[in-house]
Amino acid sequence: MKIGIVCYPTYGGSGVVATELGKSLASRGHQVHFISYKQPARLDFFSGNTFYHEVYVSNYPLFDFPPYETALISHLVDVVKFEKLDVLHVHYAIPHASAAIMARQILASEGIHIPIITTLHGTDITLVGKDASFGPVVCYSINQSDGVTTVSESLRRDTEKQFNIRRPIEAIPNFIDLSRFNHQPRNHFKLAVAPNGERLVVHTSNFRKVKRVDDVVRVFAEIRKQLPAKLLLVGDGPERIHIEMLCRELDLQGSVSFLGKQNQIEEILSICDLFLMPSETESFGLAALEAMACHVPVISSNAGGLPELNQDGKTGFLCQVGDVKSMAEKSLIILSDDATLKQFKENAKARADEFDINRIVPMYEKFYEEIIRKSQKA
Ligand code: GMT
Repeated sequence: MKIGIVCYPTYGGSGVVATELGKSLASRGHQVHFISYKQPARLDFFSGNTFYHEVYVSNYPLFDFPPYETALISHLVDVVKFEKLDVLHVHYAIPHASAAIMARQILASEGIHIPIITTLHGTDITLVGKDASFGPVVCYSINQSDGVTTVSESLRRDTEKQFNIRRPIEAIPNFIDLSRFNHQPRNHFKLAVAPNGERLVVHTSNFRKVKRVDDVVRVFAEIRKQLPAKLLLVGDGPERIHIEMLCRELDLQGSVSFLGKQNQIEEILSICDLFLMPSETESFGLAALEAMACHVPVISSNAGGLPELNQDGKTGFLCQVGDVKSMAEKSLIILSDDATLKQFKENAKARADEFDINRIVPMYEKFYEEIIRKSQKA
């Protein structure tokens, strides 16, 4: 198949999933064309089957807001037409789905047929979709796509609740490349970060409000009252300065390390003992899956799709959003003795194995085939 993948190029979940999906499809013999405004962060190698098309928005004094969506539509028309694509798979509703629908219309006027598949990732529905100014376009784009997937059952239900959806939606979960995330822990690295055998707690995110990073710090402060521990904060974003101030306020400076954005996240995760994800909302929780693949149990909120990943009492624990006390208590159950920790670590890894990329990507292939077949008949 010749597949076009439209995505955000950033480190965020939707861009990572789209890029890893495209790389895997290419390795399975498909021709994959990535279309974005910058080379996707995870598109770190090229094979004979992967291509990258950059969308350039020309600058003109009249444009207070560069018309990215218009440039993207034109680019999509061009790539579909000249690369003879079989399907366009767009990740994140805004503005990718609406741009693709418009491109499909232009191509149809020239007698070219291209089915559009939209994958919803979460914030495009739960946060952005709630903004009334985007609502009508998001709803129309979902209804007009030839196929729609969500990354969890929970997001499928939320989408159906939020909008007037008149079409089926299929949930295909996030996945993980286990060959990358089976990193052997580097003992010298662990020794450098936790020289006295402290338990290592970790959080990775884009430091947006929705991630509730302040809860991470407050849970950690409670853990540290009971046992020696260190906290690694990976990533960066708008809340970072506020979190640094909170660490000073709680007198945690010596115990918390801000590592910023990191490419080799598996090296860090593989030396950790506990991952904290207290998010306000989380459609799936890819960062938690990455931790679990590195044998790290998870204390998470029970929001959105997290219960579809994290198994309460087995791979970690699920707590109410904002319930710092319970998150700290549950963390201590996991961390307090080696045998319990070992069991949770094994369970977390076994659960992550169920989301193996080699099991999930064929679901997308099957979905593409089905949508292409149906749209040819229509
Ligand atoms: O979590 C973020 O803020 C990034 C966001 C995105 O849209 O890129 O991630 C979303 O998509 C990921 C991949 O499908 C999911 O694993 C994340 O749970 C989801 N984030 C939220 O729902 C907050």
